Amino acid sequence: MYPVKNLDDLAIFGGSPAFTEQLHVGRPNIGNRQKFEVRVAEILDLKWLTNEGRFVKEFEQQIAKFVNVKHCIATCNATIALQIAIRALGLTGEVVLPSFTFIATAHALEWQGITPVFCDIAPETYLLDPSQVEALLTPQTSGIIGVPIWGRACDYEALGRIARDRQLKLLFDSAHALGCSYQGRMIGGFGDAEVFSFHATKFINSFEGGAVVTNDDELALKMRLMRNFGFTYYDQTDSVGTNGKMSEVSAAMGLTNLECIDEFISINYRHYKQYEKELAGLAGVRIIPYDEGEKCNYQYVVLEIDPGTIGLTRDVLMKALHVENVLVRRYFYPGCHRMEPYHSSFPDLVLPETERVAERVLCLPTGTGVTAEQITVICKLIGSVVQNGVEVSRRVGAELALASGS
Ligand code: T4K
Repeated sequence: MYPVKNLDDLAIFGGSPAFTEQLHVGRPNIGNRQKFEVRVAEILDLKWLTNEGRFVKEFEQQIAKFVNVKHCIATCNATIALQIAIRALGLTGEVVLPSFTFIATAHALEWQGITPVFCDIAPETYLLDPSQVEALLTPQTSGIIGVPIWGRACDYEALGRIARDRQLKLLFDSAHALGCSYQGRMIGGFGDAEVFSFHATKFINSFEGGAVVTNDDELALKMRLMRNFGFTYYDQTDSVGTNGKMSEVSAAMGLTNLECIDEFISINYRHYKQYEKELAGLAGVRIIPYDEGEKCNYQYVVLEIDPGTIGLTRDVLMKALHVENVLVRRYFYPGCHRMEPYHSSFPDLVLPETERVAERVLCLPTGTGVTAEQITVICKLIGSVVQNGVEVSRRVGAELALASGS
């Protein structure tokens, strides 16, 4: 059936959806169930469910070893890990970060009463642009947060130089970047600290979960205490803390999934190459490339479209795919600076590159939740819509006008 011969065969024009079940971005990878169940049985037998249990300790050791850092502090999610790191680093006043990130990066600052100062991304990398960071620094700036979006490495040298010269703290929200490297060095060891996410939608999940990693002994101790209400001993706290602990069952899931990390990455890589190959030659469309000379988890396959070339917006393409049951996601539209509460705080802020990219990208289904055959159908669907971009746009526009009575 695909590519469609007649546009009426597309679900957006009344045809049957290509898939009867929904295909998601972020379907969880699940490792060996039996091994997970053995671990859960042990947790139940031990009656040790949380608070520095053996599985959390083992998970922390494995992550620290994997990314080659001294300390890993596992948490209940990455948002809390960011809040703990931000507080432990003593960030105050203003912190510069990219607007093109998941909202949690900005919220973690705002939660601590710090003003997020949104910087544009570089046109070549779609990552925090170091050449624009300096202009945003003020006497109130206490730090910079870089975000290796989709697992693509930041400009660690340039950001490190700025942080050193201006005596600023440097934190990385590396929620997407476990298993990725920069110049052969694993992401996790850059800046003062880095944060990973093990949310269900990440390629290694612990149901919910996160971690801060660092080589700084003092900072690690501070964050470890903060994670557990600040307790230094029974009935004794020396400073403020929160409850950021990872549970044992989460750590058991994390450990089980870590055992399959190579398998998950190779599936992700195969899917990425398949999308790249099957969409090659389609004018106005590309898969955002990864540096294959580096380690990468390939957990996000990101389509970028050029609306000018194909005569169709990303949002019409997204709608066309959604009704086919392909639930592509526009991570990270519209950019944090255009979301509340930030938009009201900075109503006139324009970040041209962030806004341009946020209007053009779509994350496609990948991971263990999707098969090669399904990817072929998705690519053919994309081809059918994109090759008929002008006509699809015209018909969608006409139907919308009809529906609104104009
Ligand atoms: N920094 C960055 C750069 C991040 O991207 C994130 C999180 C964070 C920090 C914070 O990390 P955590 O505090 O979450 O550890 C999702 C995730 O919730 C979020 O973790 C992730 N980034 C973000 C990029 O994506 P949503 O709201 O788009 O997720 P949701 O619930 O719509 O899930 C996506 C799809 O996955 C669903 O359509 C269905 C599928 N799914 C999801 C879950 C939870 C499943 O099939 N099974 C599941 O259990 O934010």
